[in-house]
Amino acid sequence: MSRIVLVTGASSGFGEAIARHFAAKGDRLILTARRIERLEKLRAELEVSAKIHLLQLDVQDRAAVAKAIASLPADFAEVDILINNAGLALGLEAAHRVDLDDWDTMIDTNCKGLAYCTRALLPGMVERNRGHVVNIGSTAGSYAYPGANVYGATKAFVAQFSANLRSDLLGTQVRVTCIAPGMAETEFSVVRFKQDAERAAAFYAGSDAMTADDIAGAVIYVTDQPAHLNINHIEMMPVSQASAGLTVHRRDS
Ligand code: NDP
Ligand code: 8X3
Repeated sequence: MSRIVLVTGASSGFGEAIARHFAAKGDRLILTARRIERLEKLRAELEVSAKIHLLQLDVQDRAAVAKAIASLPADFAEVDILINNAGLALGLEAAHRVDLDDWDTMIDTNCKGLAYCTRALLPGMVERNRGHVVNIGSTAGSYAYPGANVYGATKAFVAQFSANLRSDLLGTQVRVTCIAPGMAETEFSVVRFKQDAERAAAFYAGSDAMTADDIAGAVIYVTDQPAHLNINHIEMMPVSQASAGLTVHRRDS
């Protein structure tokens, strides 16, 4: 049966791949992002197999999120699956050197935006006693690395918020999953390095990083499980990446 799936951050990377995978299954899609022209291009490609509704939305804008969800057309209103994917890292500086605006943007997008979208859609899911919230976390939420400071902390929020939602939703049929990927090649690093495409390419060079399709595959896996089953958390990395122990800084003398 065709489901209604809302994907945040569908204009690029994971969100775009996730949209393609659901469209191939014939599900109805609400695609959201700020760059509407990219969404329009994607709709032109996908509407041969799926019904698509576009929303130009900045998830940081609490009122806009509430308004957009409240004014969904009737045939898209009963959202079955929310993919909270919109997010970003900005910078890789040590905490004492970062631009505070970057910290604000990451918190506003990765934590507050994700919470706004969830809060807007949950009441309908609970009322229908059906639904699935899939939150895109990160291995940066579990493993510290230099320069991850607030980005990693926002993704720890995503993992704990997901677990806490499960507690609140106990007794309903609404499911919650956190998918925490490691290194995957998308526009993520171009954004992190403020459009320095060369630095972004160097970050992925020779790594056989995961692809957006790998993450989309995990999203399809968790959402295709039978209704009695909840996948709580998936952590995934390329084989070339691992947490390799604690680092020791040794003084010169
Ligand atoms: P991309 O930069 O390719 O995509 C990010 C998406 O988020 C874009 O569609 C962008 O759309 C959207 N977005 C960013 N800010 C906002 C906003 N304020 N409002 C609405 N949409 C927004 O990166 P990825 O696909 O790699 O990242 C997707 C998610 O996966 C993020 O949450 C990221 O933290 C997470 N992640 C990424 C990993 C990686 O290695 N790539 C690993 C682990 C997690 P637009 O700019 O048009 O608004
Ligand atoms: C992005 C993965 O390892 O670049 O969330 O922090 S990593």
